[in-house]
Amino acid sequence: MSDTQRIEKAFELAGEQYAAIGVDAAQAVERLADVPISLHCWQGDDVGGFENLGGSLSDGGLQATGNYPGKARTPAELRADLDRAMGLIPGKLRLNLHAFYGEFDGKAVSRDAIGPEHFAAWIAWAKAKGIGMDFNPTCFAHPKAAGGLTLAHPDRGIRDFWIAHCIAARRIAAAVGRALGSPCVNNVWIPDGYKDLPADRKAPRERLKESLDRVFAEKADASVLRDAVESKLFGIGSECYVVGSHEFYLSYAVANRLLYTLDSGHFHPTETISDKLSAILLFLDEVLLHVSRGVRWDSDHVVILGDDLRAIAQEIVRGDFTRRVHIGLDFFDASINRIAAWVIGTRSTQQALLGALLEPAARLREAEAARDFTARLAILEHVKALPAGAVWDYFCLKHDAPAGLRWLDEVRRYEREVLSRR
Ligand code: RNT
Ligand code: ZN
Repeated sequence: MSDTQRIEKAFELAGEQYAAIGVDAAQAVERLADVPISLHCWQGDDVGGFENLGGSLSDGGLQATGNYPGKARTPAELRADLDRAMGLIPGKLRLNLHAFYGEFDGKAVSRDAIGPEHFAAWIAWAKAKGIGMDFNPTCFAHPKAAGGLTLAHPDRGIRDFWIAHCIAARRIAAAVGRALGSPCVNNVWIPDGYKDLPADRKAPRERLKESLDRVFAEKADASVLRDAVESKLFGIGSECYVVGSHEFYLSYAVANRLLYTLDSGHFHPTETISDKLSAILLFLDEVLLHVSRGVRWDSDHVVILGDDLRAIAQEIVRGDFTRRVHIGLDFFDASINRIAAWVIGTRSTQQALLGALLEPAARLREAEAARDFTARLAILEHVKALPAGAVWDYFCLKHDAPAGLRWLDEVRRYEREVLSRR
């Protein structure tokens, strides 16, 4: 039996098992193909960017650990690596780009002066692949962020600089959305906070609000641009106080009709973001997810198919939120092959979504409505052992991506032929 025949046969048998509990596996496969995942460019070079300004990542309270060889050093290398990774991932993808990945022809272009022209090659690349793109102003790794304050900085000149940068990023994002015919989500995250106990928690938040009001003064055309704001609990060097906390940004997003960004690493270690979706989406049209995996702290480990990820996917599917939740990834591990990191994290996210699409939703709801919590629990446990892997392999086959672990051979080959020569 060929590989293809084996996958098709296994899918057929799996389909029968799912049909027995009222689930249409073929329909789950179709629906999964419709849910885009935005791949974050920054896994490819440990959040380095291409400006060489001498700013350090830790200015933003971020830390990429590890020194696995072969990281991308130029935009062309990063695109080649993304090409390699994307070829090993089935289904619909987008690219999530940070502003400091622009192409400046060796010139130093100040971040408040960047424009769509600096992203022309990225846009052309995405267009050729037929994918959408998302964007982020880069408010870290820069001399003007060295004090750990940007939009909330007490110095008006520094605030003005970052406001101008965020406005430039919104213009670029709108141009990207227009060029690619798909709205670009532009996500503002800033590192601002204090390492130790603040004497004044109010003034920085007042300044941040005022800065954001200026950043978002021009109304977005939703057909090309969606604005998002990302909260955080703490960072390295901002352990005691983060200006843009959950309450701050959720309130700001609701008051200003923006997207709110939920990063799974930005809450207390035992707090999960899955439960927040059905609450927030009663009051906001859309949210952005940064799917990450915090281990002990906001360590941005590669996403795996664990309970947290499954619960996020279940909430998206059960709430019928696939069009209102923009799914982006946010992790950066420099201790393993970076292409493998993308492939593992993205495929796991898709597998979690597939698992949720394979739930016997109607039966579960019926049981709940009848207050038959015995059946609810029994069904939930039963489906965990059903052959979702066979459905996943079939999804890979349909989308010309390697099933099983065969993608790893391709990554190894690329490592030998390309990465090891860098
Ligand atoms: C930082 C935020 C933010 C960044 C990226 C690089 O804690 O999660 O989203 O990881 O913008
Ligand atoms: Zn994030």
